[in-house]
Amino acid sequence: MRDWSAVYVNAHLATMEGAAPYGALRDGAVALAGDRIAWVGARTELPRHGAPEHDCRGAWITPGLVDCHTHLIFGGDRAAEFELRLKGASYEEIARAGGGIRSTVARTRGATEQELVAAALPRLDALIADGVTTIEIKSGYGLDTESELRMLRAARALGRLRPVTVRTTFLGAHALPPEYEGRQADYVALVIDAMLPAAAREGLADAVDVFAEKIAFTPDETRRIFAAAKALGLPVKLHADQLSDQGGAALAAAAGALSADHLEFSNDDGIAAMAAAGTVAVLLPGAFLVLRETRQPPIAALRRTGCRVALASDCNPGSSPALSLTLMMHLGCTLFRLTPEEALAGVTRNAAAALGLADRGRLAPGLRADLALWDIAGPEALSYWLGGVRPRQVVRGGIEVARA
Ligand code: DI6
Ligand code: FE
Repeated sequence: MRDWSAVYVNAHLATMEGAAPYGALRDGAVALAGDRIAWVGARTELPRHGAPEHDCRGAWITPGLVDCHTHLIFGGDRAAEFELRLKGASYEEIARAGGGIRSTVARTRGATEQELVAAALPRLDALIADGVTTIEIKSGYGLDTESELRMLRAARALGRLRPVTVRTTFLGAHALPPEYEGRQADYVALVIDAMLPAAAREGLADAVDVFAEKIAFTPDETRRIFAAAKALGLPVKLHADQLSDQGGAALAAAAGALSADHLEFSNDDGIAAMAAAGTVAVLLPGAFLVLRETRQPPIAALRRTGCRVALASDCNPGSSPALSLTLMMHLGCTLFRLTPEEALAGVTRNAAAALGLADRGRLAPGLRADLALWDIAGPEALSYWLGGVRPRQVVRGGIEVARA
């Protein structure tokens, strides 16, 4: 008899692996042993076992969703600025009046770790309610050593307070803080010599990210920060080619980055390099929508080269105040013409790859038992609705953590 802890039967499985669309297996069964998936297959082939059987009553089971790019932690918000922008104020005018990203930096610096956690919890809960079991959270609104570390500590605290795996990313090179105006080289030196080593020493960073853009950091600065990250044994990611073609896709590929994110202005050679390097393309339709971008990420090149594509919320107070990953699936389809299958792969298998996590994102023996059960007729329904499709039940690490 198998040493299983639970078996889910009377379910359809979107395993997200194999040749069939969605890796679909109708009338399947999933067996768990502790925090791992032990067996996946057709119910008719389920071996004899003594574990309790859960009747899923025809639900679809997907891997727990992975939101692989968020700036979930920040002080305040920018709702008032959103209203001003709609009344015609330009981004520059708002920035000159002390708004924009710098206002978030000021509010974040002024908040305690507890206040940052309390502000982020409702946002985290909204994403968890969508079936998210793994989330990446970046720093990048502190922009001084103490405030960046405080953001990362708050991110770690969130992972202890809620049933979700938190992966932290150090993004000290997100923007130039006001006190370094005109001294960008000094700030990059601070990132490399002080902030990054401190984050690594405290075990607060699982990865390192840079915003490479005309209004942020140059390709050369990016390469130096990446080299420092690698010397500390940390994988890298890149905010690449969001507003202009900075050669970010190729730079990320050359660095062996886990992912390059945004990519609206990336050229086809950069995408080919990413595909060859195994760098995941993370598309962020929330930011595309809110900034009313018109330049599409190079979807055709991504498909042609077989580059893996993920979708994420980019939850942040400026360009993507997004609180639903299934809404991002819909936007990925509507704005970027992804298929619903690509969208689901983008928040499961490929999102896990964008975080360097080989132990999740698919339903397969040996992987983590992170599952979401949905009362839907087929997996395309997850992309069809504009958010609001909520899992009936979520299992994380083999433990039932939520039931609608
Ligand atoms: N790209 C973005 O769209 C956000 N950060 C980034 O690197 C904007 C962040 C903000 O406006 O607060
Ligand atoms: Fe971002």
